[in-house]
Amino acid sequence: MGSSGADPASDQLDELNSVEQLRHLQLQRLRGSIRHAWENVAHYRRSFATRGVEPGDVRTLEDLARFPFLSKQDFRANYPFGLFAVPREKVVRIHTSSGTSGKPTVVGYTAGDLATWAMLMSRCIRYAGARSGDIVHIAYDYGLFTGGLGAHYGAERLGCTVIPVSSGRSGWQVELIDDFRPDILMATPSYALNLADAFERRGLDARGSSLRIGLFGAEPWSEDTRTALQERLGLEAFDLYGLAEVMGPGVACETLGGQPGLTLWEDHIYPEVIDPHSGEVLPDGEEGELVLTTLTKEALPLIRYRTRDITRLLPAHRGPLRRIGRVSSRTDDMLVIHGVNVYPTQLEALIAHTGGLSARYKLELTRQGPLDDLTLHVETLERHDSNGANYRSLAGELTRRVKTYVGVSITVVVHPPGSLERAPGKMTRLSERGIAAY
Ligand code: DLL
Repeated sequence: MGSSGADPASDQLDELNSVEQLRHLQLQRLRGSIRHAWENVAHYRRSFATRGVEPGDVRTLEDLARFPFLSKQDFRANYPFGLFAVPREKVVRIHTSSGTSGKPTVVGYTAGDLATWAMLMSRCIRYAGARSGDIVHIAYDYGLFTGGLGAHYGAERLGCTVIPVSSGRSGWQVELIDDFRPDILMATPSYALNLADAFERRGLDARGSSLRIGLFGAEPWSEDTRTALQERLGLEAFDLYGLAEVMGPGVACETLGGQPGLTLWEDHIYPEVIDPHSGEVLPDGEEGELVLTTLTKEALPLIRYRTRDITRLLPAHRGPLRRIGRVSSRTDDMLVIHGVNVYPTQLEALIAHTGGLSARYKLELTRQGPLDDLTLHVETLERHDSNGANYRSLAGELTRRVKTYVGVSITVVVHPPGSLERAPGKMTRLSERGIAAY
């Protein structure tokens, strides 16, 4: 596309000194991206026509709000390659977004897209305090999921020594960490907790390991999980956000000294936050659904993609790039239990504040009549031998807290440590009986 002249994959962040300079670059790139999508993807030509807009209508960044949204359903309707804006032969890699039901969302990359992705991902690792020469243990899944390969090429681009372990076989991973002495761990937070358990099972002290920095993401995780990861693994934990549709990991990340909030690489991805019901663009600082527009992607340009992730735009920390708040919920993971909106992260926070319970939990939805019932399964940190009385009393305490703070009656079942399934990749928090799979 090259609308800005320079090669987008060369990192020019250090040259972006002012907000005006950034907005100028964004507008120039936005015009190119919208035109590229419109000229090469039938879907955009149709959807723009429905709204009566054309690429020439983009005179300011605010004009983007006149363009239609792109949704997950549009990916489905154009499955598998219908949204690609380049001939298939120019697509050198395919990934999919994780999703457990139905057809996956398919994404494609040109060689240029892979180079830009690696550059943005390398920024995340660098801004978390890593340096060329550091050893990076990557325990995100490799394969169609973007986590493994996305982290991999970013770390290589930074000049790190990459250990591409993928997820699974935690006992063996602990041995590798002990032997290879990596500086950096990249994994889903739930898998990092599994690794902490595996360290304990081997009788090794993870706090004394070589790990310095953790880049954790791909699923929501709370401040309490951050504390647990930092204390148990003896590292500084950073939040890493991304989604396959935009590229994968590396869309936004926490930076050293830059918390709270994750710096979003606005020079390549333009953010808006909208009211999920009306679609209106909200002012910075207000919470709503994150909508992302890619500015430099070739194979799969996204114009106003509705991520379904709930967050807010925060002011820049250093330099001109804005940040987003940590993503703790999605518009579509909200449960309605007896008429009450319940977000899994609310329950996670209550679990964390009930002493003696581990951060690992599972939700089970059942339906007998017209309403959903919710059962929360959670593990204790330690095994109790008291005929189940301690488990029942913890369950009672948590049930009361949920009733008080969330306003809904649920069933809580407390299990001994190690009872809940340990998934190697993202944790599937919700299993539904009698309702379509999540
Ligand atoms: O999860 C990409 C990724 C890999 C990000 C590794 C970070 C690290 P998808 O499978 O397409 O891509 O899932 C994207 O996961 O829309 C969010 O709902 C959720 N998600 C990703 N990162 C975070 C995070 C990858 N740091 C979906 N916090 C997104 C909360 C996250 N949710």
